[in-house]
Amino acid sequence: MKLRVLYHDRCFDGLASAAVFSRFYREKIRPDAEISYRGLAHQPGQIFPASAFDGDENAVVDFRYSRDPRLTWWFDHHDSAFPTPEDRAHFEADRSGRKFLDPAAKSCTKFIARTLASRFSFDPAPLAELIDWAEVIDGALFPDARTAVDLPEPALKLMVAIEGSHDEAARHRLIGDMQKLPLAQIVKEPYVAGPLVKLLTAHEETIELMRREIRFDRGVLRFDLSTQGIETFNKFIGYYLYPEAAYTVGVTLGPARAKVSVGSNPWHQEWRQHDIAKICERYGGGGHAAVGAVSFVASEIARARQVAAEIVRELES
Ligand SMILES: [Mn+2]
Repeated sequence: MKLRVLYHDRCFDGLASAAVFSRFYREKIRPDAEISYRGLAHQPGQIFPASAFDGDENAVVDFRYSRDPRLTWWFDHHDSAFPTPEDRAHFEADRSGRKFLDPAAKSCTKFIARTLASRFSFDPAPLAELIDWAEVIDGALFPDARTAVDLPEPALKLMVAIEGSHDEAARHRLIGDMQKLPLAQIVKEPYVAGPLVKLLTAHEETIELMRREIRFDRGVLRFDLSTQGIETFNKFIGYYLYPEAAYTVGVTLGPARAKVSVGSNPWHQEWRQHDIAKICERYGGGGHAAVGAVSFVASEIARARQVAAEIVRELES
C-alpha cells in the first residue's frame, strides 16, 4: 500500500506537516504503508504536476486544494487555498471527512495535530516540540526580531537548513527524522549539519547585503536581490534593521522563478492596514493576510520588478 504525501517544499511548516501526518498514518491507518514524499512549490501556471497523485492514497499538506479524485487527504491554512471558485465549491461539497481547512491556524502542523487528535484519536504529544516550533516559525511568534535573525535555537537552524536546501533526498530524510528524533539531535546529523555551515555563513552575508540594499520609506521596506544570486532570505532581517517598518516588499530571482515577497511586521500587526493575500492574489500569487508572495517564471523578472513597485505604492502610507 503506497501513500504519497505532497507538502509545501522548503518550508519548516510544510515538512513538519508531512512528518505529523505520516506518523499519524502509520499509527492509525496503515502501519505497513510505504510512504513517499514530493515537495510542491508555488509557481505560475499549473499547480500540481500531472503525475502528482500517484499513490494508492494521496495527501496534500500546507498547500493548495485540488479537485483531482485521487486526492484523499488535504490540510491547509492558507487564505489562498483554492485556485478557483469551482475548487472551493468542490471542497465545500466534500463529505469524506478527510479534507480540512483553517485559515485562522498559525501553522498547518498544529492544525493537523489537533484535527487528527480530535477526529482520529491521534496522540500528538511525542511530537510536541516539532509542533510548537512550527507554530512559532510559521506564525512568526518570535519574541523579537533578534531571535528570528540570530537563530539561537536548534529549530531555527533547522528552518535555515530547510529553506536553503538544495538536496531533495535530504529533505525527505528530514521528514522521517522529524517523526522520531528531537530537533537538537537532527541539527547535529551530518546530512543537516554539513550544508548548514555554508547556509549560516550565507545568512550572515545576506544580513550585510540587506543592510546595504534595503530602502525604507513611508512605512515600507523595499529591496531587490535579483542581481545578487540570492533566492531565499530570512524574512525577518528587514524588521531587525528597521523595527519601525510596517511592511516589506522584496524581489528575488532563482534559476526557475522570480519572486515578489510581501510581508508585514510580525511585532506590530496593529500597523497592518492591508490584506496581503488579497493583494498578491490580484497578481496571481497568494498567502496569508500578514504575508504572501507572487511567483513568475525567471524570464519575467522585469514584470516581477514592476509588480513589486506597484505593491510598494499601494502599501505606502
Ligand atoms: Mn504553513
